[in-house]
Amino acid sequence: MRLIFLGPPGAGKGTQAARLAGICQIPHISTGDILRTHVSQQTDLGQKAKAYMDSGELVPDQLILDMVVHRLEESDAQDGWILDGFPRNVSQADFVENVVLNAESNSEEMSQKDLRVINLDVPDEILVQRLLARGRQDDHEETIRRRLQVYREQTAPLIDYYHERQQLHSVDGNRSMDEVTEALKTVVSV
Ligand code: B4P
Repeated sequence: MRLIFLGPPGAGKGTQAARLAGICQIPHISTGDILRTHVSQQTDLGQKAKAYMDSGELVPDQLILDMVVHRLEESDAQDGWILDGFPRNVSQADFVENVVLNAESNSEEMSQKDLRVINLDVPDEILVQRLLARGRQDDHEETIRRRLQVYREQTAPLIDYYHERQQLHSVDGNRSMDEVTEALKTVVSV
């Protein structure tokens, strides 16, 4: 099973992707978590990514794509994965389609049809409330508003992108965590 979690910041992608990964026994690959590990370990990548993350901007694709490829090459990711927070713009989505899925289709006879994309829908004011309550380093109001704007400009076009490919499943994320998980289990048929 290969799943992509779309959705604005604070929609619950990380929360639900972790739950579903446990249920489906596939790795939860969060580009945000990997980046935060690099920042805390002060790697070269972490030092380059930090300013973008702190200001609510997307980290440039050239830093993200290699990082994702390396993670997907690990042994636990060979039979499926959940990508949380990636792709986040059309060029990252093209990369998934042309590079990641093509490579996997050739090696494992999997087809692009196996991909399901889940969009979690949550109104903006609820997102802001949730993120302010979480209080991560990049969860203060000015950065949150910028992240929402970047989401609308760069990530929201992926809703149409995956709708056109008949891979999109939209789920109401403005419910309790358990209700959202139940809805997602229906989408992935577990
Ligand atoms: P991410 O780490 O992906 O973070 P996020 O979008 O802010 O959060 P998420 O939607 O996962 O919310 P969560 O479940 O935690 O990105 C951070 C930064 O990394 C980006 O701004 C960017 O700079 C960089 N980055 C990451 N990926 C990138 C990429 N591909 N390209 C470029 N840059 C990239 O939930 C939020 C809160 O809501 C939590 O406190 C949770 O407990 C709560 N919550 C969740 N579900 C709830 C529910 N149903 N009811 C009530 N509360 C709920």
